[in-house]
Amino acid sequence: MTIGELRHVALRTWIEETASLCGPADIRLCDGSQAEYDELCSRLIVTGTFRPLSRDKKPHSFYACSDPGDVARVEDRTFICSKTREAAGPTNNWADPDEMKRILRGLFSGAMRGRTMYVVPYSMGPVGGPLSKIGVEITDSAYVVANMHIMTRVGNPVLEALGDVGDFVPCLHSVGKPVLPGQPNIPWPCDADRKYIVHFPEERSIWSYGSGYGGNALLGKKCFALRIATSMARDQGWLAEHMLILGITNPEGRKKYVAAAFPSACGKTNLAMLIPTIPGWKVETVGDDIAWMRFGKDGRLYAINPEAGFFGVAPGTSQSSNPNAMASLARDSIFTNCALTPDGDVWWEGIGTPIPPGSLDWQGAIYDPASGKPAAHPNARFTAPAMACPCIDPEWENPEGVPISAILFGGRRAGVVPLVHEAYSWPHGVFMGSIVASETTAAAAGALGRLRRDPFAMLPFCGYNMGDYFGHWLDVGATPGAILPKFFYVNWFRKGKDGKFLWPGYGENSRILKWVFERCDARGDEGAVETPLGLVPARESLDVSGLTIDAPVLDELLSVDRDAWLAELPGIGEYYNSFGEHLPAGLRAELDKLGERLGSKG
Ligand code: O2Y
Ligand code: MN
Repeated sequence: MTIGELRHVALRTWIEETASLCGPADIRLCDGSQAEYDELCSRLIVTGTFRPLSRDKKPHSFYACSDPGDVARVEDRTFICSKTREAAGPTNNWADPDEMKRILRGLFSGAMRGRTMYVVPYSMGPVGGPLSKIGVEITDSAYVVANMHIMTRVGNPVLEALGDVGDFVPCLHSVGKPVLPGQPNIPWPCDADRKYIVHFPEERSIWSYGSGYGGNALLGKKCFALRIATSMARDQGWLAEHMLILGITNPEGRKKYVAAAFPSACGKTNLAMLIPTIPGWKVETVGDDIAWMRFGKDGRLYAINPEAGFFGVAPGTSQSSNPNAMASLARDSIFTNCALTPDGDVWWEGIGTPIPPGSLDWQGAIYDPASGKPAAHPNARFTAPAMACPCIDPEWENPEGVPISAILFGGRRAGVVPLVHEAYSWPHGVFMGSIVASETTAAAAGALGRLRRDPFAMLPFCGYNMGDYFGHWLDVGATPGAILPKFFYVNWFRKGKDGKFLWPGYGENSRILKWVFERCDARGDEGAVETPLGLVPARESLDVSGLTIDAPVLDELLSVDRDAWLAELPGIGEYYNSFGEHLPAGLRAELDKLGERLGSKG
């Protein structure tokens, strides 16, 4: 189909206006076919962006190195341009929408000269599904189009679902590097010093300039499925969340679905694809990053994974840490900023084998192990199709979603937070989500071990005032007739006095999932013990059979340190004050109740 043949007038007009602003050499409406994907990859080989990997090692897969100035999401260049600063709230970078449009029009003017302008219709969620939504990304990056092919559903079926008048989110992207006459194209074009990742939540549009990388450029992911979708969800009574979704089946064959929010560097993809160590239990993956949830007719909360692929962190992924991820990326994948071995495979730190001599690092130079630098960038990524995952859930593409029984929050805390605790109520669970925090790791910017609040793991992803977002969660829990999931908070990262982790983690986390599963069916506090923080497992109800763990260690893992929690309260109070009048009274009340349960004097 050509642009002129498009029956959707608003879409056609937007494409024509964008073309006249950006001045591309040609326009291509993407059909989503395999032939199109193959042609894009061939083009990317010609420009030096892609190197094909060995057919024997990673069939039909490609290796890309980014510009060193374009390696990750850029939170300080990410803007929420709502009409007022207050609507964006204290956790977002706000800019005036008219002023920002003026800047962006200047940047986008002529930005696509000498390039192809790709028009990519895509669906977040199964095409035509009741929980799914459509976006159209216009981009001058073939690398972005190839990644969108894996991460979303693209092309003709989406246009058909859109029809003549359907709603779509316009997503405009340019790498900001026109190809001027006589100039060669370069492997990773970008405008590294002038990036703008901009969201207009009221008009529901996205403009992204200057970066070709990940969450900055694959606009269906963080920009649409989280920042714009949170604002849609607030207005339409649903939830757009930074959560994995997994299914867990017990030895009797009964299954429950769990959604879980973790800040980065807490092993979210590993949990989504966990292989249980307890006999007879099974975990299957619905999604590893994003959940869209709404109540079904039966009153239960149903979730879909709006994505179709994994954009996973490569370093640390190995046959022992996550064999399911390794199988997912075994073919038909794109690798960005990994190391390249002489036999045409990819390599990264933590893959479990030594780097072969003569490998290239993520910038394409021969790797020198004596340099002390990593061969792969710490944010190196694989883009892999979800359906290649051996533990993909049979219901992962059910357009109606899967019913959620439990919602987990987690963070990385060396002390203070027990291995697992359960909320007493929905408002208490929202309180737990609002105070999610993680200690920074070496991979993150800033001081090591500093506590960073990351409410609902949504700090960089909520498209409106975070205080109002907490209020929306409270409102959702008050939906008449709702059968609400239970909330839990987990911490696999508690350390002993010797600085060593007290809990083995990985597959052993299935023991916590088992307790969560059983608590979802339990009456009252069966299998649990009340503490000021919430319900923790009764010792005999946490299955540690076959695990070598001393009773005092288990006691420490499940203990609630009253003094440490009393010391946390003022910090939570101050953090709450930062939301001003937007902080719901219900959350302040939960903080007061926690203080009372801890026996605080005030
Ligand atoms: O650095 C990027 O652009 C990727 S960020 C990302 C990718 C996949 C899943 N989650 C994230 C994240 O930052 O939460
Ligand atoms: Mn994420």
